This record gives sequence, C-alpha cells and structure tokens, in this order.
Amino acid sequence: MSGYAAEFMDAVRAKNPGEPEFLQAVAEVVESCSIVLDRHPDLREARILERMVEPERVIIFRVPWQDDAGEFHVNRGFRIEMNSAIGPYKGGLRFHPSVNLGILKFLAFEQVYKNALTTLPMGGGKGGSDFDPKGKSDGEVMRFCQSFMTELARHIGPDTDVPAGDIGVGGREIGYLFGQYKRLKNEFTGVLTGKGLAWGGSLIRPEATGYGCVYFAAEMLAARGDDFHGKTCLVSGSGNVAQYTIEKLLDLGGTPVTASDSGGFIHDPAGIDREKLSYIMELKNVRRGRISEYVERYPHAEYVPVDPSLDHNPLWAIPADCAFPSATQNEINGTDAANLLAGGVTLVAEGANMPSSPDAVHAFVEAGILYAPGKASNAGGVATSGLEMTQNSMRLNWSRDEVDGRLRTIMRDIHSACVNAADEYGTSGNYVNGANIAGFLKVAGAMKDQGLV
Ligand code: NDP
Ligand code: 2IT
Repeated sequence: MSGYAAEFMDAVRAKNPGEPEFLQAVAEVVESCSIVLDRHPDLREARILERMVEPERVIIFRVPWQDDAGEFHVNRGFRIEMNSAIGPYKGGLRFHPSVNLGILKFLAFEQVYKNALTTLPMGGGKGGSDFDPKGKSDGEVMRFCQSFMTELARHIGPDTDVPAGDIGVGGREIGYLFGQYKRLKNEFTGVLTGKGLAWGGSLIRPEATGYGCVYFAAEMLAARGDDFHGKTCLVSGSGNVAQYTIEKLLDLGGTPVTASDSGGFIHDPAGIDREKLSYIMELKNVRRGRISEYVERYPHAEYVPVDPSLDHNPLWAIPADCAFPSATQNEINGTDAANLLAGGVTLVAEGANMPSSPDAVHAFVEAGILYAPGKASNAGGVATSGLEMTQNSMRLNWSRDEVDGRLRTIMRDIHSACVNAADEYGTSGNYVNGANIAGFLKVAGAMKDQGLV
C-alpha cells in the first residue's frame, strides 16, 4: 500500500476497533482506488474516501419477542444507512447469530459500490439482527419480524431506505416484515423488495443473485472465447444464491457437483441435475433441513462434515474448473485458494459477499485466473430489487422474460464497466480493481456534485 493508503487505513483502524470485516472491505477498496486518487487530487482534497467510510447514519435498537413457550427474549437490531449519494439506501437484512455492527458495516460499505455498478439509482445500506431463525417456528419468526419492523419502520420508506433479504431473510420473513410495516404506516408501498408476486414482488427476484452471478461468469468466459460446456463447478451454500447458481449453471451447460451448509458439504461427482436441485430446494426452503440429508436420497454422493477449526475447507480441494462461493464472508482462505488453483480452477465468481480472504484474493489475482469480486458478480440480486422498485413505482408487473432480459443486460454492462475501468487505470484483466474503481468513481462524482455531504 502507498503512503496515503497506509496512513488512511491507520486512521480507519484507530476509529473502528473490533470491526475486522469492515476494515477488510475498506482496505480492498482503498488498495484499488489509491491509483484513482493519485490521478484525481480533487477527490483526495475533498476527502471523499474519508467521508465514504463514515456511515451517514447507524441505527441500533432493541428487539424484544416471545417464543412459543411464552419465554421472553431480546435481540439487537441494526440498520446501517451508509451512503445516499446516488439514490435511497438499498440493501438486505441479515438474521444470523454472528451479526454485529462490524459485519453489517462491511456489508453496507460493499453495497454502496455494488449498487453503483448496477447502473440503477440506489444508495447503499444493510441491516439485520443477531436473531437465529434456525429451529424457530413460523410463529416465532413472525413475532420477531413484527417486533423488528415496529422500530425499523420509523427509519425506512420507499424514497428513503428500501431493505430486502440476505442470509436468514427470504420470502417468509419479507412477508411478515411487509405486513407489519403496512399496519404501522397504513401505506402499501415498495418499501421492501423480494416481496411475494401477488403483493408487489417481481418475477426473477428470487433467482436474480444466482442467475446474475452465472451470467457474469459467462461474460468472463466469453471474453476468452470460452463457455460452460463440460465445466465442473464447485458451489458452496445451499440457500437462495447457491440454489439459483446451480440452476443457471445447468441451463448454460455446466456441471455443478457440490452444495454445502454450515455443517458440511455434499459432493456428487455425477452432477447435481434438475431433479436433485428440486430435492435441495424442497429440503432447504420447505422442510428447512440440513444438506447432509442429500446422501440419504442420493447414496452415491458423499457428505463431508466440516470442522470449523480446520485450517481449510476440503470442499475447495475438489478438482474442478470453476468455483462459486455462495455461503458467507471469508469462506475461502489462503490455503483454500491454493487448493482451488492446484485443483485446476480457472474461474472464481463470488455469489456471496466477500467470501475470499485478502490472501485468497491476492492468490487469484496473482495467478491471473478469471476472478470476479462479489460486488460485481452478485450485483444481479440488488439490480433486480431495483427493477422491483421501478415496477412498484409504475404500478405494473413485467414478464419473466422482460426482467430476465434486463438482468442479463445489466450483468453484461457491469462486466464491461469493470473491464473498461481496469484498462483505463493500467490493470487490465483485474476485475477487483475494475469493480472498485468504477463503483467508487460514480459515487465520488455524485458526492462532489452535492457539496459537502
Ligand atoms: P441463505 O440464508 O438463503 O443461505 C445461506 C447459506 O449459506 C446456507 O446454506 C447457510 O448454511 C450458509 N451459511 C451461512 N452462514 C454460514 C457460515 N457462517 N458458515 C458456513 N455456511 C454458512 O442466504 P443467501 O443465499 O441469500 O446468501 C448467501 C450469501 O450471498 C451471503 O454472503 C449474502 O450476503 C450473499 N448475497 C445474497 C443476496 C441475495 O439476494 N440473497 C444478494 C447478494 C449477495 P446454514 O443453513 O447452515 O446456515
Ligand atoms: O447483498 C446484497 O446485495 C443483497 N443481499 C441484496 C440486497 C437487495 O436490496 O436486494
């Protein structure tokens, strides 16, 4: 890191102790953008980066709720309103016991640049709670969501801040949250995205993150005159992003062979076909079961439990052509990255947010493989949320083909924006720099135009 970047990071570190994920996300952007600041001293003088790392607003609140046995519980709720330079705050809600301020600040920070890349007018935000939906009844989840929204409703609105799903928040939770917002405000508006189709949702939104990630990867391959046919693909996670990544890989001729959850992974060398994928969808979305159950139904596949204290995840040591990490942050460390490269992987497209540790990112960039950072490759989800907002504003619904076509165009445009920015700043082929620079320049320009904001 250059002198300015190193000094900048020292100051951010001193001001945000105990937030390693946030510091990691900031360091990555700063590393890519110091070359931009060298070329644009006006942005440095305007202290744009210093302002960007300070959220516009952080809301932290108590969420009391009652379980089915009548016991009282309390969780912590958050909403980070990071940056509204180019549109209302936009970003998901995560319900997971690991949620804390630093993790949501990292996600909100990433979201600012990701949303800028989508070409749509959306600022960046993120929220959630340390509530663990696992093992809870529908009634418990509903009461939690109602309590969470009772406070959050004061801070959001269709032109202010528009939350959506993330880990632990899917269609069921968005329904409970939307119902409570409507009761409190007496307004039927597009205040959340990921809504049900009958009440303002958009076709393709559930599929969009996974589909978009595979569209982005297809663009990277096409730039090298290649495609997915005959390619073995590793996928982690078995939630929303992983499921639709697998589906689109099948559409485009790839062979997905793995899926995982926090307990371990399944490896199905014969390939996860459409019938097996529908089993996974029913298992995870309806029965809310564990991926280990896959091998009871398909005994030729192998289930490997993963001990979190291991220094690597054996999923990433399976020989393959492509990898789609779609579970959570830092799921690929330096050892995993070395294993992926040794196993023949030449394309990594991130469905999850920041799934690769800094060591892993450097290994991929150093090796010169096709490596897409999440803020570019997983932007299809929020982009389609943007399309849901547009449809809500127009009070009409687009067809599946219309939304899918727009998603495909957006992913192609994001790919071009990354390639062009990387070329312009002398780091051709580096999608990390391309994504960070293109996202940064758009938001920085808007902030500058708006004065001291
Ligand atoms: P889901 O809750 O639907 O699924 C999450 C999956 O990841 C589950 O299989 C879960 O396993 C696994 N997982 C979660 N936490 C961990 C962990 N700490 N260790 C190992 N496995 C874990 O979430 P999504 O599919 O929506 O999100 C996955 C990733 O994609 C996240 O990084 C999210 O931020 C990102 N993302 C999501 C978008 C969306 O539109 N939903 C858009 C862009 C990015 P288990 O059930 O055992 O917890
Ligand atoms: O990380 C993300 O981009 C999301 N969880 C989706 C956000 C959204 O507003 O659709």
